[in-house]
Amino acid sequence: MGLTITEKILKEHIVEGEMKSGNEIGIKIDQTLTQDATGTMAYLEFESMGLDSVKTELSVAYIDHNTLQSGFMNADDHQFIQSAAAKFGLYFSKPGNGICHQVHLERFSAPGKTLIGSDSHTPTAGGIGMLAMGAGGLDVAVAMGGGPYYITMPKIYKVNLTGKLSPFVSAKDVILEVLRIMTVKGGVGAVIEYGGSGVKTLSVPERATITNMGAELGATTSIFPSDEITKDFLTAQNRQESYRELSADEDAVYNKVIDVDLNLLEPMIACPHSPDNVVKVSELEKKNIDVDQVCIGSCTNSSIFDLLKVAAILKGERVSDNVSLSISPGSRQVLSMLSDDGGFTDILGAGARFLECACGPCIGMGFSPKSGGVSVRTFNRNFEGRSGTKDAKVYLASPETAAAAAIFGKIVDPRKLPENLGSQNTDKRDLASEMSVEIPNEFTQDDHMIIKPLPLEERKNLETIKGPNIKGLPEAKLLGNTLKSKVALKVGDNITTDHIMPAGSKILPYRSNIPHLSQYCFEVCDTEFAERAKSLGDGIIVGGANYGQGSSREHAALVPLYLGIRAVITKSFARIHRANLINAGILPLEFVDEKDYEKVNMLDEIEISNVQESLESGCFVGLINGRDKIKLKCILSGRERSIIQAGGLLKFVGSK
Ligand code: MIC
Ligand code: SF4
Repeated sequence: MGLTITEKILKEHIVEGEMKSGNEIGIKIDQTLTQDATGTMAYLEFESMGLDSVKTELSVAYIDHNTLQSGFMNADDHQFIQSAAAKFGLYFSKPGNGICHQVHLERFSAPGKTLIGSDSHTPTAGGIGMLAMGAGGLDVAVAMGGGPYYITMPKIYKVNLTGKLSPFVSAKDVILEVLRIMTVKGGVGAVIEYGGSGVKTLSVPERATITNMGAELGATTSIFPSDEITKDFLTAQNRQESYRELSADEDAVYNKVIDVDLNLLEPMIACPHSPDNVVKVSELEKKNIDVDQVCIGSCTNSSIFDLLKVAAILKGERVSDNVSLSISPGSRQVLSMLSDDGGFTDILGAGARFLECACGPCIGMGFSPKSGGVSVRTFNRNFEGRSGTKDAKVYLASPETAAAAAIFGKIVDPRKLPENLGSQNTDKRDLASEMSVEIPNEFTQDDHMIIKPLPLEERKNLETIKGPNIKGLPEAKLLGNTLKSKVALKVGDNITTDHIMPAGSKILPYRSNIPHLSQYCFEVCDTEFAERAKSLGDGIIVGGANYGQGSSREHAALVPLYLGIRAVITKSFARIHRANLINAGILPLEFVDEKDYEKVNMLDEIEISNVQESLESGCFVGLINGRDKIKLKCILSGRERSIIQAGGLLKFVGSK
């Protein structure tokens, strides 16, 4: 039987377990990446393991999330991460050099290799044929130390692409269409492999847009084959030695196949407040929606490919008087090429506001919309409140749709651009041909903002530097044989880690300060949660399906741990968050019968006895207020059980 791309890479990297769907497997990790909002914790955790060096082929620490630096906090984190990178032998990408996923794709990615990153959009590198996964900081720390990364052997779904995209329809529309079909839960437990004759019509940055937003499907990762197009991209980055051909065998077997005909695809848009709330732009246009702001950038759509198309649309045009347009280029390479090409001047001339090469508005670091404002963004997440404005309405769309919204001040189908442009100050243009952007033969390469690791000898006496914003890690409590706690919070389905531990400019600077961060936990759902959890001492959270989707931030587990949460009971968990809970020593329980979710209310007392025995069998019984019995389950692998029993992954690793 033939193999899929995923199976081929896993086969080369497996160090533990058997590659049978549903089994836990341990894989060797070739590369790691961190960003600063999760990196501080990851390096504190790595430091506490007592190793003198990273053991991977390559590890990179990026600074891209927290770059506002209002106050000393971000700068303290940057300094700590830089000092940790210097001491432990990592590459360090300075603030301003770009968004981790964009820079990694350009300068470090390699087909056939494994990568984990403390950021859920690490699968961006799947666009070049890497098996790249998002993980919690602690899992990244363990991988940096040479330990395997554990996943459940995924199912493998194929998205079969045929045809070719029409003008003004782009890669973003492909992934929005896949999200429409599969929903934010559709990829859980699976790797999404792209194949079919349509693949060869897509450039590497377009493929990376698609794999990037596969994170929103809940998928373990997404991956494209590595072919001549990949080779040309790597050659243009002067990294041809990283190329290897990689494709699925003809007779590879998939658990599911989804067909997407690129010829038939239209511009798509995700409506508030979920990335799978997708409709055709041509349909939404009928609602005549006024737009207040447009943001172009983020790790999904900030490549030179995206920005040159935006520049072609905006050339000689004006941004609507009622719209504020921001552009955040994905990297310094993108920005310098945009400027050399003249696209920078075209965009600036239209009236855009250039922001730095960083995550920026995507993570609520500035540029929040006005009260109740409508924002069209080329980003990947539109969860409620993430923009920094609680009642803002955020739509996710392609750079083409975003540029059209910026010019017309309304959500309009970008395919209408050619007939309507030129009205402002230029003659009618042949826009479709101006927009056929080719990947250049050579990308501008200037890596001096990436500091290279020193040989071990030269870094032996270096120390990490910890400013006052860097606080210690919370410690997990050991589980006894009885767990008796009150329900500190009950929430519904699809709770994201942005609900659990919000980001944004006010809070993000405290990612290395768990006590300070804790007062904002679940702020979007219930402003009294943090106080209540603290006063209860020990607590339980009850949630619905797909609990913990979205970001990889382990803070969504570490902060509840700090607030005394001992267990979370849900209908189901998102992959990375479940792993983060286990790593923090918090028990992730699921209702055996989903209807029992209704039986539990806020402040009910839940008593679970025989915890230790139940950990072995996976079957737990909870008693609500001493009366109603509910059946709960927690199927742990042997390794996961030992982590819970040890009081979290750090203690488990320490004991080894
Ligand atoms: C995000 O897009 O939500 C983030 C910020 O990049 C997160 C990481 C974090 O919370 O630091 C992610 O996606 O993992
Ligand atoms: Fe940064 Fe946004 Fe990408 Fe997260 S999704 S890595 S915040 S650009």
